[in-house]
Amino acid sequence: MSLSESVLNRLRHQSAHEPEFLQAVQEVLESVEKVLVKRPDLVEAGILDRIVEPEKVLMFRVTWVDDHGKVQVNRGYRVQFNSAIGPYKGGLRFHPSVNLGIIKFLGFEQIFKNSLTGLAMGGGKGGSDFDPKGKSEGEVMRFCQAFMSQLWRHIGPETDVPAGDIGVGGREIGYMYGTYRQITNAFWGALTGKGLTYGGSLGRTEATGYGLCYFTEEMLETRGEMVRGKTVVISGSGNVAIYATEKVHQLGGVVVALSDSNGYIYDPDGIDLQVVKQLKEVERRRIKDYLNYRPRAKYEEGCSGIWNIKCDIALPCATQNELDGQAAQTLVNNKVLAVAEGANMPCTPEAVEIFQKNKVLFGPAKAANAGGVATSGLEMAQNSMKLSWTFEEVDAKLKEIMRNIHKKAREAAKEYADPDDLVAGANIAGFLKVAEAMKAQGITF
Ligand code: NDP
Ligand code: 2IT
Repeated sequence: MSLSESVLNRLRHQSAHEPEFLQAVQEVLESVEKVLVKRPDLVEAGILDRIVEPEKVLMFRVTWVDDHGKVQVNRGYRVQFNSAIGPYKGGLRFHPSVNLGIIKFLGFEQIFKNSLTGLAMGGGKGGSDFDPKGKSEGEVMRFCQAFMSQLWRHIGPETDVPAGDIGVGGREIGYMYGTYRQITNAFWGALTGKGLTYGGSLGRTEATGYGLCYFTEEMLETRGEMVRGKTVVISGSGNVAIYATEKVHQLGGVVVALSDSNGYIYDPDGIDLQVVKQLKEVERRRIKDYLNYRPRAKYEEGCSGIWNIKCDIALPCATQNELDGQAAQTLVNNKVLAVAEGANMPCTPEAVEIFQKNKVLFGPAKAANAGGVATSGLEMAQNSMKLSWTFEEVDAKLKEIMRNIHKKAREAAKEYADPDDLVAGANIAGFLKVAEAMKAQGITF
């Protein structure tokens, strides 16, 4: 049995109830197998056994009072996975599906994603099973305050720097930062994704979606193609989906579909993004309401049908395992050219295999959606220097970072696998930097 297999077997036993975590680990371990054959020093340093185990797992009670005066209890998490190359960094997810296994999978992925950005950020992730849907402003604020009143002692600008993810955007970061500042009596960049009036970076809101499109352009270029003139389907209609749509349109492509967890809209004339922004960012309504503004558009219940729409480029930007083998086969039958993951692990392993077998350009999440956390890294840099860069400066740096990530992943893929296998390339390039750092720092944790 190979080392990867034996580590995986142990985890299957210990973490049997964490399927998403096992899925994420299996993919990375399969990719780095070939590297370890050439690097007995990393094996000897126990890197594989160490890297799959979080440095620290925090679980805490979050108690708050709803609008009816009833006491509510949620569970809070922060998984501080790996700090070999920098302070823990990664988002907070508020969604009823959150459990320890989900946060561990996200924290594990974050280690390699952050490494690929080239910035000094370790991997971490957190969140809660709190469901922001249907809650009042006051309830969201009180929950965020209660959450941060527990988390604050574990984070800090040189220790752990959380940000947003599903269910956590500018509003929630604002409430959490207010509480953090109140308790610590300090104005530190201990969160990213902050508002522009209190230390946020221009371009952070747009960064994940824009970065995804820059990465897609890099992939397309290897086949002499570009986004211009292409039909694009994007799942989700949150932060990542909205700004991916904006950039596709700026690059001359046409986005024809978006979704939420209830269903999807199809607008053959191209999505009117102003309508979507108003519905989702301002009024917090359902994507179905798009039809009130664009009667020629169509709405279908259920989110998986979105992949039946014929497109040249598919950008899954909602959640994990939202695109399965069957959906992948449909996309292939419809001659999809490129698929890039805006969400974390949105494609199942079967889907990824189908794309790769059929030579579809495939951009894995760790590489393709790293623009968000990279720009969080730029926010941290600006906070440390106590200055702000212009939107154009941040965007130029983001573009350069995405180009470099694509280059690094391709080079590693060329060295150890097939040059088009960016899954292996991203995993290997991300892993090597962290593994070298762990080895160099001796047998610590
Ligand atoms: P948002 O909360 O802004 O939007 C999430 C979108 O996905 C919504 O449209 C939501 O629909 C949909 N969605 C969420 N959960 C499910 C589900 N279980 N089934 C179907 N649809 C679902 O989150 P983000 O846009 O920030 O995040 C989207 C993805 O991108 C996540 O995987 C996240 O981890 C990843 N990501 C985010 C980054 C960021 O900077 N924000 C950076 C890198 C990756 P509904 O409103 O109905 O729930
Ligand atoms: O998955 C991710 O990379 C994020 N949610 C962004 C994390 C961050 O720290 O900006």
